[in-house]
Amino acid sequence: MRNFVIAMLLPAALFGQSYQPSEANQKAREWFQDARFGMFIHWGVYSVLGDGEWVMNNRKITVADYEKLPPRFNPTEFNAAEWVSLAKAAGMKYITITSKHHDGFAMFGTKQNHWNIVDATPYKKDPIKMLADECRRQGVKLFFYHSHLDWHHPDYYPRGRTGQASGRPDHGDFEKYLTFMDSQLRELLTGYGEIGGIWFDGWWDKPDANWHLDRTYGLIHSLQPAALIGNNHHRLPFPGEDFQMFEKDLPGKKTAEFNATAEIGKLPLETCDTINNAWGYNKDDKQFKSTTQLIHYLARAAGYNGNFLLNIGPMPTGKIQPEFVERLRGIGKWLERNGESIYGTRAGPVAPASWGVTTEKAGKIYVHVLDSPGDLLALSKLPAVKSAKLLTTGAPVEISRLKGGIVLHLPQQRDEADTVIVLER
Ligand code: FHN
Repeated sequence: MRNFVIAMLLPAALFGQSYQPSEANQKAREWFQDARFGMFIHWGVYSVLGDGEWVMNNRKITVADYEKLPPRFNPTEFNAAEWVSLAKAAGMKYITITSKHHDGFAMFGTKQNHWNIVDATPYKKDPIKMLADECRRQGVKLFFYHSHLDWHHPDYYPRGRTGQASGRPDHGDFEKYLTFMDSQLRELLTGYGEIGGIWFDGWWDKPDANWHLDRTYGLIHSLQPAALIGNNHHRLPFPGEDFQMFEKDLPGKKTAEFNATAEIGKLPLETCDTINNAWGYNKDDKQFKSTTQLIHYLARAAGYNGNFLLNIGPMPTGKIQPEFVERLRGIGKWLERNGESIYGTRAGPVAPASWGVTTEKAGKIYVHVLDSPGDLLALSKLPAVKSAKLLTTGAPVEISRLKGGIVLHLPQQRDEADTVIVLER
């Protein structure tokens, strides 16, 4: 009986109760929260079909047929410097790119199998290597999105909620799959220099499986203690994780069905979304959010104390479509003049509201007026405020004082995207 109890307690003890983030990891978490804005990149052989990253599952394409795609993938116009420069022009501080998505195809030169861009395509080069070198050159951190879920690997068995039509044999060894996955992660954490972290996704395909996350997380933190681990499982963070992401929702919001179970934990927060509705390149998806909508998303994410990871799905040529470039440059323009109210801030003292949000940093409160119909804005539960001025021009903003709060007399002249008023304390 005593041995059984010990056996039961062991995983919990082993599993992360013992995970004490290193000092370097704590520092990286601060950096991450100060960064506030990143570029998400979903890129893979699926882009050849121009129908998003789920095309294999959605069109019930078998592994045999899907393996006809890589010979057609030759992104000769891929230019790492162009991509990183665009991220910087947008005001983004880090990039999170798909090293492997659900189709199992590695966008880097893995030695674990031939299902990768170097061995299976006429391109024969490693874009992740080029991007890692360029990010280091331009001072941008690089994270890898790595899928737990795999529609290609025969040992991803028993199958999960998806990938049923892949035509793989009805047997396999999940332990062998996890060893394969850890081996690829070891390659990514030893062959590409210092990495910002790993963005896992796909755990939800087999939520009851033993993914041995303690082993995988332990491997990552042993190779790069400062690497930040996040897992898009839509649950409260699991031990061993360093940040928590929300997809298609502001932290804690539940408009997306898979966020029904997602509660906010104590870790740094990030929310990710698309510019149109597709993560991977989709040639027919013209549902582009406007630059103003995207600036609102960035500001609201900061008002909810979270980062904004904005996605692009590059084309099979390696080029980024103009609708994405235009909007990213537009956000960058706004940040050139208003970045102080986003970078290095934390959620402000006034709760997010329909009119906008507040952020805070070093004795300053930034009021982000996003949708305020009127000329007066009442703010309650505010610490003593000495003065108010427009961030971009420094022009004073009139304040009326109320018990426990103030009323701002909003300027006629407004920034259509986000008018930021700085309150000095
Ligand atoms: O299935 C993935 C999807 O392809 C994409 O990667 C997004 C990005 O957060 N996450 C999953 C859907 O929840």
